[in-house]
Amino acid sequence: MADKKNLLLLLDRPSEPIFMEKGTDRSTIFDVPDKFLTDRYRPIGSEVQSRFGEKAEQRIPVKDISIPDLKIPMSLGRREQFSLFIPRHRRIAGRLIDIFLGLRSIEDLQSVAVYARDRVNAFLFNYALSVALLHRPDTKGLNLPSFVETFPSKFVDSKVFTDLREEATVVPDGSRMPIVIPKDYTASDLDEEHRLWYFREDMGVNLHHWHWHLVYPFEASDRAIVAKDRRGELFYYMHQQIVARYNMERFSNNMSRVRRLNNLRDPIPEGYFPKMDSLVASRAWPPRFANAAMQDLDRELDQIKLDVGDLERWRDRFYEAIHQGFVVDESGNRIPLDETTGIDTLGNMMESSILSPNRQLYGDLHNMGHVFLSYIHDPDHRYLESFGVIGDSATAMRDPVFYKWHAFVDDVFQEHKEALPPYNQNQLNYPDITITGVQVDNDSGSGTNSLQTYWQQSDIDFSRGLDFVPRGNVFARVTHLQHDAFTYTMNIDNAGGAQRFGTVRIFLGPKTDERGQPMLLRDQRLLMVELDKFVVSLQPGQNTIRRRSTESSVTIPFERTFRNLDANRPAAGSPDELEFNFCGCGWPQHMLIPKGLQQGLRCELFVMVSNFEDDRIDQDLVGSCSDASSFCGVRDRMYPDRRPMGYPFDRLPPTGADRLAGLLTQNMRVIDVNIVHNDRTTVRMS
Ligand code: CUO
Repeated sequence: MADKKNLLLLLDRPSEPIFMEKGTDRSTIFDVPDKFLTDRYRPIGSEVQSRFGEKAEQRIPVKDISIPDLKIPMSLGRREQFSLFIPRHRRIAGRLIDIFLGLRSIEDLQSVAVYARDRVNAFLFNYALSVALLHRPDTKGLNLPSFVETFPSKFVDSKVFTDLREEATVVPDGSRMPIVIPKDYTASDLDEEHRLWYFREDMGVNLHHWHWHLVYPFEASDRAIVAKDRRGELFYYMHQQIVARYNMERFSNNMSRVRRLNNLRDPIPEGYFPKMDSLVASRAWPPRFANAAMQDLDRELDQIKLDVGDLERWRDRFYEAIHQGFVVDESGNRIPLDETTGIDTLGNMMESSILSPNRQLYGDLHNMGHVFLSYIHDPDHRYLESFGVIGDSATAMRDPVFYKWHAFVDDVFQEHKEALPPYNQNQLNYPDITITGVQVDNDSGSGTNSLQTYWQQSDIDFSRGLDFVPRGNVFARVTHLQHDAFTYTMNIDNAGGAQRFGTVRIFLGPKTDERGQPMLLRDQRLLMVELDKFVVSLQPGQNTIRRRSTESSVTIPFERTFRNLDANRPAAGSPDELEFNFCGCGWPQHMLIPKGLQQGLRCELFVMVSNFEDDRIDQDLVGSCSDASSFCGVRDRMYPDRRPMGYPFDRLPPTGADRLAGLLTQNMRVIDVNIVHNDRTTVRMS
């Protein structure tokens, strides 16, 4: 019987042929039928197989089966760039996913994947196999290797790879030193936007985004893979929160909120030069020059012929639907944009996924926005250039225009949210439950209600992604934001005579606007960043609830973002291994709170306890990778909170609540919190 874990080895070192050693902990080779080898190696099959097989500690037999037709997956060149935003690439990926999902056994999947691996595009192969492994019943529970380990060149300065190769080739494994990746290398201080390098270029932030789109594909012939519970709403909410977080970082750098890209023909003042190469595609990522504007696209290779006018028409149809309160499906039926499902429908239309009620009418606005922006430097392919970083979900968040585009996308969603009635007292209050006190304390003991941020260096093993260099670990040392872990303490009074359950919802927002003026709640609500959400049981009388910042429902732990799957893995089959179910989707813990200012960024921390009876979803959550559920949902389960995502800030405030203080009922509390940035760098001890 084939072992499903061996499938993960097919993701290692994507450019190296299948018969070369795989695995980092022990040397493994696949025993490949000669006819599976590519034309280059078939004539010398026994020679290469024995040369690489000699040192192998483990040999994996590969069964010779008849291979399904791979013509469509192979129609994308081996070394071309691959993007899910491009419909042609999406169709090609859909075909390969179908093939992988349709195979009857792990053994057959292994054979076809081994055969396909050296023939189809490396990014496409990784994506399609990853989606298949996440969704096949017989491979669920496998932990995919971190994408940064497999494709490191999508995440860091291209310069470091020469150093990494030298270290790996010259210095024996065990004595190698980490290669330091320069702290901010993509621009100088002349570019104001460059102040946000640590957010846009953060590895964990980009990994989260790539993973989110892997978990929530928008196209597949098996509808169930796309039709996950409230996936359109989650598309809206997760990206809304990214924009809110980005704006908090802008406030942490004395910058104003990001300006949405609402006039699609305007030149875009902010440029971006990624300074990255694609190792697999052997090409540099193209820059996006300042003041470039979107132009009509005519790229035969990608089979894209679309005008900026098409985007504008789709946009106008969104506004029309929102203002009329319904969308029209393909048969002409009206689907109301109501309080419960309206945002989910709009999310699916916007992205757009195959769940869109009418792709003909409402088009493909969000994805095509990415495509137009990614081809801004070569709209008609005259220079034979591929797309820029905004065209790939693993790199898109590096470019400032990502946030301008998503601020626009969010604005469309907010048009709908603003049309809904504000929450009334019944929907906000939890009778008998009163929050009498809230405070936060740092682990370091450095004061109450004052959060501390600083820089930290951490090492990541890049060896899985370095093709054609000697085996063994090679570490890159990256600098990222970090903060002191902290604890929330909440005093909650239950005046009812019996035990009650509540959902604690914690948000952080700025206290003042860019000019230091108090904010109106209608603006502030869009900047409220979700920090945590969890269920508590409340005994009659006073309850003291303590919650660690590291337990956040938004984040995944540091080790999971930068994980090395081979280190610290619990014994196979042990109960611990079930808990070791890395999902990879989740905001990185080290980016939980914004950077703040050296003199302190004044913020408001909002805590609410809502009635669990109105929130609850009855389902079991065992072993389902649920610890970043606010942003990622729960695998194979319903979204674990019945309220609209972003509640209670997803709608306009009720009349009379011009400021946050006016919203508060006794089950809510706001305290002032200061975020202080210390400009020092620590090294992470592992
Ligand atoms: Cu996540 Cu625009 O959707 O990137």
